[in-house]
Amino acid sequence: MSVSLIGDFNGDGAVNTSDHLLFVAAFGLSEGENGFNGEMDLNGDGTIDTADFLIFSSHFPNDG
Ligand SMILES: [Ca+2]
Ligand SMILES: [Ca+2]
Repeated sequence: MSVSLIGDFNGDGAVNTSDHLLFVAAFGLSEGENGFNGEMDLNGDGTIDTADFLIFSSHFPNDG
């Protein structure tokens, strides 16, 4: 198996609009809150926010 793509939150092998929608749904959540997904906390600071979105953007779109 290849390493999972950064930003491929639904694991379908591409970073696209589907992943963006998942990210938007979780945006603003912090660790421990309902719906928080550690995969989306791309910089690992415990909150899904603009800093993570900038990282996501740099990998979007990516067809794998
Ligand atoms: Ca995907
Ligand atoms: Ca973060």
